[in-house]
Amino acid sequence: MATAGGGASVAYLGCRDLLCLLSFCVLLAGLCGGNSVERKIYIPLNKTAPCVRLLNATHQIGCHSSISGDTGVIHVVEKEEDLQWVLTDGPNPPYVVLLEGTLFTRKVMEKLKASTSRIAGLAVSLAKPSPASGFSPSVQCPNDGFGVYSNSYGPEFAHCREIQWNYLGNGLAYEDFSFPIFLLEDENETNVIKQCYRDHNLSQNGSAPAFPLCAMQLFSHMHAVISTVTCMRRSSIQSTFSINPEIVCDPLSDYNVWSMLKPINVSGTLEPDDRVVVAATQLDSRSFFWNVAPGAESAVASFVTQLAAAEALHKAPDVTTLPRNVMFVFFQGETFDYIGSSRMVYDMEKGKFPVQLENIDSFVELRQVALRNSLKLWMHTDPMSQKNESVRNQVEHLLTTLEKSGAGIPAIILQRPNQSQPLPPSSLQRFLRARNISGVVLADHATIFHNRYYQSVYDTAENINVSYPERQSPEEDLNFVTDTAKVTRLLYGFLVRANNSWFQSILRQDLRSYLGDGPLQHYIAVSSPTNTTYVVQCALANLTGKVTNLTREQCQDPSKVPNENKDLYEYTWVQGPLNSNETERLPQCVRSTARLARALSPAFELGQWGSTEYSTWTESRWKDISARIFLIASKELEFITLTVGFGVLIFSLVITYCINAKADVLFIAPREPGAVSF
Ligand SMILES: *[C@@H]1O[C@H](CO)[C@@H](O)[C@H](O)[C@H]1NC(C)=O
Ligand SMILES: *[C@@H]1O[C@H](CO)[C@@H](O)[C@H](O)[C@H]1NC(C)=O
Ligand SMILES: *[C@@H]1O[C@H](CO)[C@@H](O)[C@H](O)[C@H]1NC(C)=O
Ligand SMILES: *[C@@H]1O[C@H](CO)[C@@H](O)[C@H](O)[C@H]1NC(C)=O
Ligand SMILES: *[C@@H]1O[C@H](CO)[C@@H](O)[C@H](O)[C@H]1NC(C)=O
Ligand SMILES: *[C@@H]1O[C@H](CO)[C@@H](O)[C@H](O)[C@H]1NC(C)=O
Ligand SMILES: *[C@@H]1O[C@H](CO)[C@@H](O)[C@H](O)[C@H]1NC(C)=O
Ligand SMILES: *[C@@H]1O[C@H](CO)[C@@H](O)[C@H](O)[C@H]1NC(C)=O
Ligand SMILES: *[C@@H]1O[C@H](CO)[C@@H](O)[C@H](O)[C@H]1NC(C)=O
Ligand SMILES: *[C@@H]1O[C@H](CO)[C@@H](O)[C@H](O)[C@H]1NC(C)=O
Ligand SMILES: *[C@@H]1O[C@H](CO)[C@@H](O)[C@H](O)[C@H]1NC(C)=O
Ligand SMILES: CC(=O)N[C@H]1CO[C@H](CO)[C@@H](O)[C@@H]1O
Repeated sequence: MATAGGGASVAYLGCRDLLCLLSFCVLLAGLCGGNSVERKIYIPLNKTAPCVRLLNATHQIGCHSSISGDTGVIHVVEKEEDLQWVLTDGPNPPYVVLLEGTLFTRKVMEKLKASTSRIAGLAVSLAKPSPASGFSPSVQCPNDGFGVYSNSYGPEFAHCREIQWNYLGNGLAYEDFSFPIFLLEDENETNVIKQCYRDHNLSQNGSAPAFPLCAMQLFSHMHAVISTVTCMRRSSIQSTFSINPEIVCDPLSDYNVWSMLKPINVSGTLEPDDRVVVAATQLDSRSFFWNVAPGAESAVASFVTQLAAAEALHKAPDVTTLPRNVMFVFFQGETFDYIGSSRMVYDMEKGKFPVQLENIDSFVELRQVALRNSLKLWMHTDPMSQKNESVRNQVEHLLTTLEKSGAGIPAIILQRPNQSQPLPPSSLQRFLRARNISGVVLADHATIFHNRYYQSVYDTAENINVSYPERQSPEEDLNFVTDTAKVTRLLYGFLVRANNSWFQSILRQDLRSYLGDGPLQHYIAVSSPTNTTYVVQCALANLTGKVTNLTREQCQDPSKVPNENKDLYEYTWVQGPLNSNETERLPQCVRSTARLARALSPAFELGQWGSTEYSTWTESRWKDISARIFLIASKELEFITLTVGFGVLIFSLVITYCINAKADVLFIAPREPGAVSF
């Protein structure tokens, strides 16, 4: 162009106009045409959850795609025989398998893993109803190696030798997959994909389908590789030498929620002879997919029960006269090798927590309590620590106390399992690792878990038989008493609909968006505190705290108000309940002892990324996670398109060359008017 314009001014001007027109056209086409072409071709999938990569000291688990996403022709697999097409017969590999939820089993996954060259990815639909035979992607021996039993301490109990607690666990959530796997959360979207498949790709009578075919592209490229040791080292080297370090993985971390029955001074530590009973439970769960962790039985039922217990104790009339204080603690990240409890034990040992290990009188833990067949609740104890006579006597005392208090409640029968049986996976194990304390773990199972959906997407309200009559309004549901428990509002909020009037009234204004229309998810994650942590802290404050008449400013800094003390209490300015005509909220200041305590594994505090003592789980970072479907042309058609395109390119190059070479002939330079002489 520059050479063409190099002729004379008129030719140059003409050419410039042409250029303008041309670029204008291109721009117009780009604005109007280009986008709509893309929109017509790609249908984004809006309700999916990916499987992402997590790493520990030695391994990587989860899934990932190539950096530009993995694409394959869709094949719907509704029964096991359909796999044949994907694995051997189909002529158009690689395939993206749309797998029926009931087929998401170890057997099928092993087959798919064995032929990765023919598999581009996997989209799993939810089974409805939940698989009757049970489904747990967790391992049979959860948190193995991080509890109290090891080859040197109680070797007969180590590695779940005695009881495979989660005997249904197929371990899929702890495997490494080299292709992306997505969960399709919405039935209607699954139907859109199936329709596309039926219209285009369904093979009839075993013959190959005709092009164009319906394809799916899955993006879930993960930055971290190999192990936590590798990715943390890389991140730390980067941050020493670069102002803008590229971090590839983050430790899983959040906050534990804790409170005291009688307020204590959190700026100091308790006197050695102060006795505290610890009531503990866990806040988190997980599933195969990122941030899908309903955890109804594995977490919610127990922490809701503990919230209710905390409320009941606080409202008891003779609280101040009790000889022992009670500490309620909700541990985060227990799913990932006891992050929360190991951190609290570490802080107690280092004197960084107001309660010390020697202050602990006894320990009562709630684990999976909603699936009681009959009325029995089992009291699990540790046989190893009871070899010490004084500990055995304390445990015995604790059990009799519980049995006595349980006798007054007709709905519960407390029972002891076989005395020579080990503890199930529990936070108590982390405390026993540090000190011989007397403790008991309450659960609905005597041996193996009753929960058939442990740490899976199916551990939902239905799993623990929480259901609501159809066609009630959310407000009616909120106050509806279900058969499962009378702690209904809590169960409803955590399992069915977080965005309800009660949860809104107990939260700070800036946390409003933390309540979605669905149930809360209880995955620990890396950006904390998570929704669950905040909501549990606020619920605990509401149930055990007091509304004060402080103003907003006083609430934020109560140090100048007589009789108020930040050492003893936590003050929160919450949105408050709606006024009588339901138009405005009446914000108020709530005073409670509900606090947060860091739940980051000590391994990262100490920089021991290869630790076998503490949890080392990290989550890889990623840039883009998405899924979409579109029609693809055959390889032949693509080849033809490419060849034609190439031909056009060559042709235009030749033309340009010719024009260029003959420019002086084609664009005749007019002489300057003044220079014309006849
Ligand atoms: C996802 O949302 C986009 C935009 O709203 C819509 O065009 C598309 O059809 C949706 N995808 C599916 C599978 O419904
Ligand atoms: C890391 O996770 C893998 C997979 O679950 C497991 O086999 C391995 O023992 C774990 N490593 C450590 C140090 O815990
Ligand atoms: C699916 O589509 C039907 C009909 O359009 C609609 O009634 C239903 O609510 C949709 N379901 C979901 C989960 O969006
Ligand atoms: C498929 O096979 C059935 C019988 O086996 C036959 O009736 C039908 O016409 C065949 N369809 C095609 C497209 O070949
Ligand atoms: C709490 O302990 C700190 C440090 O020991 C002390 O300075 C403070 O006065 C105490 N507060 C109360 C209310 O006792
Ligand atoms: C038993 O435990 C108590 C307290 O934990 C300890 O003081 C005592 O030394 C232990 N006894 C034996 C025999 O180990
Ligand atoms: C208790 O467990 C031990 C060891 O597993 C076993 O030998 C014993 O028979 C069990 N006792 C009962 C009553 O089940
Ligand atoms: C958690 O909070 C975030 C905003 O902070 C919100 O976008 C998300 O929907 C919430 N999740 C759930 C399950 O409610
Ligand atoms: C708890 O929440 C209820 C409902 O919003 C409210 O009426 C009550 O005052 C709250 N109590 C405290 C102590 O925050
Ligand atoms: C709050 O109530 C107390 C007595 O209950 C009273 O002494 C105090 O002045 C009140 N404060 C405000 C800000 O109203
Ligand atoms: C609702 O109540 C507030 C104060 O309680 C009042 O200012 C407002 O006018 C009321 N609105 C209606 C529609 O009654
Ligand atoms: C084998 C077969 O049925 N292929 C189908 C693939 O999709 C095209 C387009 O809808 C159908 O015409 C073919 O019948």
